[in-house]
Amino acid sequence: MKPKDLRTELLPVWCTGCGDFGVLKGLTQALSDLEIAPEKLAVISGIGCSSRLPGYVKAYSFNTIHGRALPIASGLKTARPELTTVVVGGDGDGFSIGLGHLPHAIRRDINLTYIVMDNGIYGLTKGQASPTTELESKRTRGLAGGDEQPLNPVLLVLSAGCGFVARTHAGNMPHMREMMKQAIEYPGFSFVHVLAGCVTYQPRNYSDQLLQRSYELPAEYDKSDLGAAITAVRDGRFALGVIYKRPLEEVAATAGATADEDWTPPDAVLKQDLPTE
Ligand SMILES: Cc1ncc(C[n+]2csc(CCOP(=O)(O)OP(=O)(O)O)c2C)c(N)n1
Ligand SMILES: [Mg+2]
Repeated sequence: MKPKDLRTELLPVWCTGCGDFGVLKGLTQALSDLEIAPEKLAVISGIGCSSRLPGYVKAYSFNTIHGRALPIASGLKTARPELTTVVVGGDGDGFSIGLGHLPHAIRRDINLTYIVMDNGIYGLTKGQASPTTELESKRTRGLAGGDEQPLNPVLLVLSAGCGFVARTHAGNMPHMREMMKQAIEYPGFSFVHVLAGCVTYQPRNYSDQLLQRSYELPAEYDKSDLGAAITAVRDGRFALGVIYKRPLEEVAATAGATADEDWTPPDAVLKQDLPTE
C-alpha cells in the first residue's frame, strides 16, 4: 500500500504553500509505512482549514464540529477499538473552543493520536489571533485579539499527563513521517505538535521563522525523563523530536490505556430496542 492509496479523489482547497499539505503527505506516508488500510482507519477533525484534512484521506472520516473532535473520537475508539483513530485539527480548534476536552482525553488515555497543525492563527475565519499567536506578532491581516501571552501547548499536554508527546515541522517530511509513525504506534493517547506555516495570514517567511527557532533533540536526550521534557519546552525555542514517551510498562498499568482489540459490544447492547420517540 502506497501513501497515494490512502488519498481520496478530493483535491485540497488549501492555499498554495500551506503547511497542511505537508501534514497530509506525512500522515499518509506514516499510515502506509504501518500498513494501516482505509477500512482499519478513522480520521476525525473539528472545524478549520486544517480540519479539512479527513476529507482527503481514505478512511472512515468525520469533519465534526468546532472543538469537538476529541470527544467524538473518544466515543468512536471506545465503541470500535479495532480502528486506528487519528484526530487532526488546528490550534484554534484544539486550544480555544476545544481546550476543555484535551486534559480529559489525556487522563482517560484512550488510544488516539492527536495531531495539531499549529499555524498560530485562526486560518479559516481569516486571521484572528489564536491561543498560540505570539506576543506582538506581525500577522498580515490580524483582526481582533492577539498580543496576549500565548499558551504553550506542549507544556500543557505534558502537565496533563500525556504519555507520548512529539513536535515536528510541516516542512520536514522525513521527520514528520517518523513522528507520526511513532505516535500512531504508541498504545495510549499521543500528541503531535506540528509547526505549520500560514502563507495567507502570517508573514510569508513564517514557516522559516519557526524553523529557525527550532532544534532537533540530541541523540542522548532521555525521552522517558519528564523533568527533562518540561525543561526542553520552556526555553522559547522549539524542541523537535519525541519530547516525552512514557515507558511502555507504565502505559499498560494505566487504566484504559490499551483498548481490548477483541472487545465486542455485549448482545444485550446490540439487540437493544432503541426508543422510537
Ligand atoms: C461554535 C463555533 N464557533 C466558531 C466557529 C468559527 N470558526 C471556524 S474555524 C475557527 C478557527 C479555526 O482555527 P484553527 O483551528 O487554528 O484552524 P486553521 O483554520 O488555522 O487551520 C473558528 C473560530 C465555528 N465554526 N463554530
Ligand atoms: Mg490555526
